[in-house]
Amino acid sequence: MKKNYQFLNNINFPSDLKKVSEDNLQKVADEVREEMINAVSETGGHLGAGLGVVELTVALHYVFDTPNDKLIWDVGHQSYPHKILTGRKDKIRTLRQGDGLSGFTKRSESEYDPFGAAHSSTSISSALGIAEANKLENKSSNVIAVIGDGAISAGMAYEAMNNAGASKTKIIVILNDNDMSIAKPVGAMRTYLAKLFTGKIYFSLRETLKLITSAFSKRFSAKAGKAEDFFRSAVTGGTLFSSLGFYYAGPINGHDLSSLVPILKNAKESRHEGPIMIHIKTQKGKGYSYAEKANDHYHGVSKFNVETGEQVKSKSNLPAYTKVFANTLVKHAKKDSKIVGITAAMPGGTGMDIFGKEFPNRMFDVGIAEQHAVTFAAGLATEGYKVYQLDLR
Ligand SMILES: Cc1ncc(C[n+]2csc(CCOP(=O)(O)OP(=O)(O)O)c2C)c(N)n1
Repeated sequence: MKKNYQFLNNINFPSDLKKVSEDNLQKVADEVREEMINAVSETGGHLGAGLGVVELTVALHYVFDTPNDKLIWDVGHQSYPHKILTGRKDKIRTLRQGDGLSGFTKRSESEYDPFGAAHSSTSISSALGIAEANKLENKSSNVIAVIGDGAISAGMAYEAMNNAGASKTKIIVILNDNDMSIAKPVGAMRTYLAKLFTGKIYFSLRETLKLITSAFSKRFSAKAGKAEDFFRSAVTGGTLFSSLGFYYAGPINGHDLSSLVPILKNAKESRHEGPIMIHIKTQKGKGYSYAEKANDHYHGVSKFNVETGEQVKSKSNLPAYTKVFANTLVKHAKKDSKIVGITAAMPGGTGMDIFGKEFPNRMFDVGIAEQHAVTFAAGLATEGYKVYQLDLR
C-alpha cells in the first residue's frame, strides 16, 4: 500500500477486521474503497462492481468465519475489496498483470476463494454443491453466494434455485441488486425486482430483524408462521423467491453497515433448513463520483487519473474489432431484411449497440442467458432469419 491508513494498515486478514469495533467499520470500508480506487487507477480493471460491494464485503468478513465459511462471488469481478481484506492487499497493484493477482476469484490464489469464476451465474449452484458436501461431512459451516441482478437472469441461477428451494440445505444467497448489468439489465426479472423495491424504500431495520428472527428461530408456531408469511407477503406483494422455497428478506440498504451486520449475524446463527435470500440494494460505482455518474458506472476501466476520472485511452489508428463487425453487419442488413442480431447482455462489448441503433426491432438483448440465446436463434432460423452474435470468448 502506498498510503498510511488508520485501520487498513493493521488489517491483513478477516481475523484483524474482527478486532475493529462495529462503530468503526464504515471507516474501514472508506479506506478499502480509497485503496481500491487508487490501485485500479494504476492497473485498470473492474471498478464499479467492487465499489458497490465494499460495505457488504466488510460486513461478510466481519460476521462470518471465512475461510471456514465459504464465500462465493458470482462472476468474481467484484472481488477486489474481498482480496484486499483476505491477505492480498500488498499485491493489489499486481491485479491482472503477469504473475499478479487474477481479476477474478481463483482457487489456487487463496483459500478465501473457494470457487473460481469469471463466467456469471454459477454461484448458487456452486454454493449448494459445497453445502451438500458439508452436510455429508457433518460440517456446520455456512455457505454464502453473492449474485448480481444481472447474473440472476441466467438459466443456471433458476436451475439452482429450483434445486435449492426443494432442499433442506441451508445456503445464504445475497442478491446484490444495483439495477445494472454491464449495460442496463433487461427483461422481466428487472421489472420484478424494481417492483419489490418500489413504494417502501427499504424495510426498516426493526421490521427486517423481526421478520428474520421470527422465521429463523424456529420457535414460532405454525399459526404464527402463517401470520408472519401473510404479513411478509402483504408488505412485499409476495415474492417469486419465497414461492420457490427461499426464506426471502429485504430489500435492505446494502451500504448501511448497521443494517447489514445484524441481518448477516441472524442469517449466520439461524438453524433454518433451506435456502435464505437477502435482497440488498446497492449502487454500482458507489463512493467515486466519476463512477457514480458514468453510464456504465466504470464497469471496466483502463488506467485513469483519480482526480479527474479521465481514462488513459490506448492510441491506435486501427478501428476496433467490434466496430468493424457492427458496421459490416449494418451494411449487409440494409440489403437483407432477414438479418437480425442477438446479444447476451453485452451490447457495447460486441458492437450490437451500433446494430441496434440502426435496427431497433431486429436486435435482441436477451440478458445474461447464452443457452437461451442459442435456441432462440435456432427458432428465428427456422423461420428463415439469419442470426448474428459476436462472441468474444
Ligand atoms: C455467462 C456470462 N455472460 C456474460 C458475461 C459478461 N459479464 C460480466 S459481468 C456482467 C454483468 C453482471 O451484472 P451483475 O450480475 O448485475 O453484476 P454487477 O456488475 O452489476 O455487480 C456481464 C454481462 C459473463 N461474465 N458471463
